[in-house]
Amino acid sequence: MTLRLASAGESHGPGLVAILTGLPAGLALDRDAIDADLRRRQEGYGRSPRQRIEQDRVEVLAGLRHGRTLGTPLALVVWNRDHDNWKWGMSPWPPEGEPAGKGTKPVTLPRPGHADLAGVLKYGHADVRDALERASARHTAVHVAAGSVAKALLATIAIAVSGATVDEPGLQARIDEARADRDTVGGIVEIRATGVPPGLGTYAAKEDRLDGRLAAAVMGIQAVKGVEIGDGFALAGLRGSQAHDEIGPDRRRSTNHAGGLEAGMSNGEEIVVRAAMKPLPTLMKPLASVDLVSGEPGEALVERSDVAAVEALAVVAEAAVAWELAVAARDKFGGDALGDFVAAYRSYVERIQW
Ligand code: EPS
Repeated sequence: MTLRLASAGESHGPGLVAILTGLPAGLALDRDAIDADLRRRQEGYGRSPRQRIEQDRVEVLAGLRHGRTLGTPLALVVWNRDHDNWKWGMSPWPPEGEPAGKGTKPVTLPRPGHADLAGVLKYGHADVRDALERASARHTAVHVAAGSVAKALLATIAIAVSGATVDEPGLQARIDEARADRDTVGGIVEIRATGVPPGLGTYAAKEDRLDGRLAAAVMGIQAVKGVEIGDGFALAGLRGSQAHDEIGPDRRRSTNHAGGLEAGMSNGEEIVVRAAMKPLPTLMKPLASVDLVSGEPGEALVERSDVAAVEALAVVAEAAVAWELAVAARDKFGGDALGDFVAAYRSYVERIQW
């Protein structure tokens, strides 16, 4: 059995759901630690007033008893408090009564850079909202909760994952200027994982390469347009003699250009993944668009949004990396019971004397 994650939820629907299968039984979860990650995701400079409405907390509906996993599917929920303002507009069932609150009028002016245009064409929607609600980064909340669970599993084998924005003196000033211009900004984040033994992932099958899985997981986060591992793009300009990390007598490296990954496997050094976030696509000074009903030129949808969410991305990408590392660890060490998982890890690091 491997570790799997399925999620559901619209930005202004009733809530966000994740179902995690394949977790070993006996893993202790700390509700405060999960809620602390949810809070970290909501913070950061440049976030939308939406974050003053939401106070994300995890609720567990299944798979946990007295704080320990049962080895059965773990069902997590994060409720959308803002749904109260969208009860008619985002009602899962045909709404009763007169239209009230937000989301009552169809959106017909797609935003460049968002899911709007391709989403309505692909799914045959008449209202852009039917596409944008799921495409919204709101659902990253429940993925952060899942990442927190993954971090708890990884901690049992001494792996730690942390994300941060890449130091940029003046990020706040750049955000302030963009806000004043009714514009948006992006940024760069870096995720590091320590304690990863060599040999997670494999070169044996393309789809199981850990570098590919990490890149896909991070690229799959809203607004990410670039991912690099270790020195990434800069490696292309170096010579081989400058680019590779020489192996010392203790089998460790004194440099880490590879970002802890060689041939689709962890190599025992720190894993380093970086992601570039584009400026968010909902602008208060809208870009040109077309009305999908009248065919007339117009200005793209303007609705409340973030000026920047780069600090949130650091938390979301941390969760994505943690989840993929947990999958790779579960694949390598197995374990229906947590004790089996940890014992397999110990026997492996003893065999390779790591
Ligand atoms: C988002 C638009 C904004 C963000 C949202 C992502 O939502 P709203 O229009 O409700 O203010 O705040 O992110 C979140 C709600 C969140 O919790 O991260 C978008 O269009 O992607």
